[in-house]
Formats: sequence, structure tokens, C-alpha cells
Amino acid sequence: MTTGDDSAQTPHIPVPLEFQRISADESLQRSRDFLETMRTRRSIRHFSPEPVQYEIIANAVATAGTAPSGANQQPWTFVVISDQSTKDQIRQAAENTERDFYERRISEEWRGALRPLGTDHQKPHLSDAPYLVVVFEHPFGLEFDEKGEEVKRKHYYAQESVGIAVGLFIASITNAGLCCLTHTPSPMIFLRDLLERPRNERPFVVIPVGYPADDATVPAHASEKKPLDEILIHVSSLNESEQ
Ligand code: IYR
Repeated sequence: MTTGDDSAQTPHIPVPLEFQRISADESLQRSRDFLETMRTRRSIRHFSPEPVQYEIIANAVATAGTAPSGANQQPWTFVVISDQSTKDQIRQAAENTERDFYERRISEEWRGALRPLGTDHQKPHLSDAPYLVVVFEHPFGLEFDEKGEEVKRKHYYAQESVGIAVGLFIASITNAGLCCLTHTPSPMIFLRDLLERPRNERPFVVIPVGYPADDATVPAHASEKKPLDEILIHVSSLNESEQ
């Protein structure tokens, strides 16, 4: 494969780290406050159409853009949609693919896993939410060489990198007091053509963002998160009392 990657030519230039140290007490307080905020997060499927300031969404994308990524290649694009007719088109196309999923392609096991969520092929959230953010992963880069020919650039850990960036996006949205949903229409390749993205971009997730509708409901079971002692294993030489 040809590669337009010129990063191999970029030397390593170490510069002093800029780091603002805060007190241990402040660290603890901030971590507790952030945990409390994130514990309020619920994925919602009933959005109010009321508007949301664009800068909140742009700031969430900028926050996502601070994510670490393989070789700092930042293999992502965030398409922010507030145009009603584009949202309507996405809803229509998503409902078409989802209808086929729920009626034909879904396995019995998968149907069972989704039952507590109460989902079906109807996706009103895609047209009701004030914003749809469609995240694209770049499994490889496309660049032009000095002859003007298109060349592929290998990307490392693209999927993991985009997953981390989406996590930061969701944290920013939650911290700003808004709600969202991570929605993956199955299949969702239609989004590449509909949003006129290049062939090296793969739809990763659709995230409606906004305020909940007044009558929004959520599945009871989905607020149950595993207790810390089930997800955290601390390998330490200290006794528990010393931790
Ligand atoms: N994409 C479908 C099905 C679906 C799949 C999973 I995994 C979910 O956590 C929720 C839904 C849909 O959006 O309805």
C-alpha cells in the first residue's frame, strides 16, 4: 500500500509539560462531584424539540477532540445536524433499516436482550432532538501525494480511539445538563452517502442531543450499574485499611 504518511519524517522534539497542579483535597472533591454528575446520566429516547445553544454541542465536540488516539491520528469526524429536513431523512432511512432488523434479521437471543429496553423500529428521537451528532471513524486516512494522487494512510487503533472520543463527548453533554442517546442503526452505512462523507469514513454512532420531553420515560432496569467491587480490582501491596 502506498502511504501519504509523512509523520515518519517528523522528529521527536520533547518540550516541557505544562501542568496545573491542584491540591489533593481539590482533586478528591472534583472527582466526587464529577461522579455525582455522571451518575445522573440516562440514555433517553424521548426528546423535547426545544432548542439548545450550539456552543454547548461545539464544546462537546472540542472536548471529544482532546481524546488520546493511536499515533495522535485523531481518526474522527463529528457531523452536527440541526437542519430539520436532514434529521427527517435520517429518521426515515434509519426506521427503514431498523424495520428490517426487528422483523427479519434479529436473532431470538438479541430480541431477548432488547426486551427490557422496549425498543422497536420507530425512532422519533432522530427527528425530535434539536441536534443529531453523527460520528464517523476513519479506519484509514486519505491524502494526496506530490503528484496529486490519492494515497491511503494507515490508522492505528481507530475504533478504540473513536470510542474514547465519544465517551468524552457524552461526559461533556452530561456535564452541561443535557441528555443524549448512543444510537447505532443497523446497518448505518447509509449515513455516509446521506451526509456526503468520503469513502474513508465509516459511520460509528448517531447521538441525538437535547432536553428530555416532559413525559419522557426510561427503562427501569437500565439505571442499575454494576457495583464498584464487581468492576474494580485493586492490585495493591497495602492492606485494605491503609488504602
Ligand atoms: N439498533 C436497534 C437495536 C438496538 C441494539 C442495541 I445492542 C441496543 O442497546 C438498543 C437497540 C435500535 O436502535 O433499535
